[in-house]
Amino acid sequence: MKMSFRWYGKSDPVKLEHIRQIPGMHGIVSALYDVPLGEAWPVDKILALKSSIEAHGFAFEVVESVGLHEDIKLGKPTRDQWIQNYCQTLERLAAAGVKVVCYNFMPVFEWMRTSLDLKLPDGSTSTAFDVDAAFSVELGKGVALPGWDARYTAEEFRSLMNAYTSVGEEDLWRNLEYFLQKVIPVATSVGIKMAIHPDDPPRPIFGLPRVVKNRNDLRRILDAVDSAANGLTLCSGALGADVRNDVVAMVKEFGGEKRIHFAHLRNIKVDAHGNFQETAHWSADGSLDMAAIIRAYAENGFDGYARPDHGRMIWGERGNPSYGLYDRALGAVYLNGLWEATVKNRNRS
Ligand SMILES: [Mn+2]
Repeated sequence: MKMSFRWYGKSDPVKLEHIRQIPGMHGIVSALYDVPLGEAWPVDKILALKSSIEAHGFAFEVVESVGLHEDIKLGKPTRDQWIQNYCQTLERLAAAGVKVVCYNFMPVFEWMRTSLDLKLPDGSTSTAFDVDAAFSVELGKGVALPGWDARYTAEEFRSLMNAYTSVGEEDLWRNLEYFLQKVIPVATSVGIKMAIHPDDPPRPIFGLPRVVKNRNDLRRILDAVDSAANGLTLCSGALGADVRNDVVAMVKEFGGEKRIHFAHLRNIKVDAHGNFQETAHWSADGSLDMAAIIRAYAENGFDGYARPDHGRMIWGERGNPSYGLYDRALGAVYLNGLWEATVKNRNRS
């Protein structure tokens, strides 16, 4: 397991020299944030990002994420040009030494929360999702929603939401399969492993379909193009936000087939309705058994990339919700501790 840390580039309040002081850190997971969605990433910017990361002693082998233009998800005739750009980005990333590319197939919105600063009993704050609150959000007027980076103007947003009214779940499936059939052969030829991130939360929101929600969805994706390059980002928190999802069983199944290329490790406290909030990584604070999840990875001899996922805001830190330094550092150290104990105990017995 190669422990990694997500970093938002030079404008991230979390600095690489501080991440470097976290024990057991292999690499930095990052992306280019100033390239318009859908355009091929310029080589010089990729190389500049790589050298700033490597200058701090880290590997740059995982990109999260290379975003998909909405025309691909909508299945518009223009998608072929966007897919071509996407493949060009993959070729350039591979040439720069990148091994794994995380992406998602969520229409319009990416991860979504209804609160970014819910107070926990210990005085820290964390992000949370309330099903009823999400339903009552009024869309279409500028839209400032937590977890959404306001990528579109109000007008673009309205026309996008309108375009999706004719895209049902099966349409979205077909568009994902089309994307995979075009992209996976290119990824295979350049040595990149694609790793789709599950929908977060794993349910349709605002009437938009979502197709990466559970074990059967993941199975269907992997079977659509049966290649090692067509793999998963197994996000414990995203999948765990539906209590019907058995995260440990999924790690066993897909990890056993060597189709998990990137492990997102995070704990959440979730109820049967799908309301949840992020907690510390420590198992007892949330609903997930992190030790059992780590054990499932260890049993499969997992040698891919992992990272602590969303953290709380603690010790007065201010910054990007879920992506501060301190709690994610605690998470990384806790996860590395579980990993070391699990692997050493297995080797002893
Ligand atoms: Mn995740």
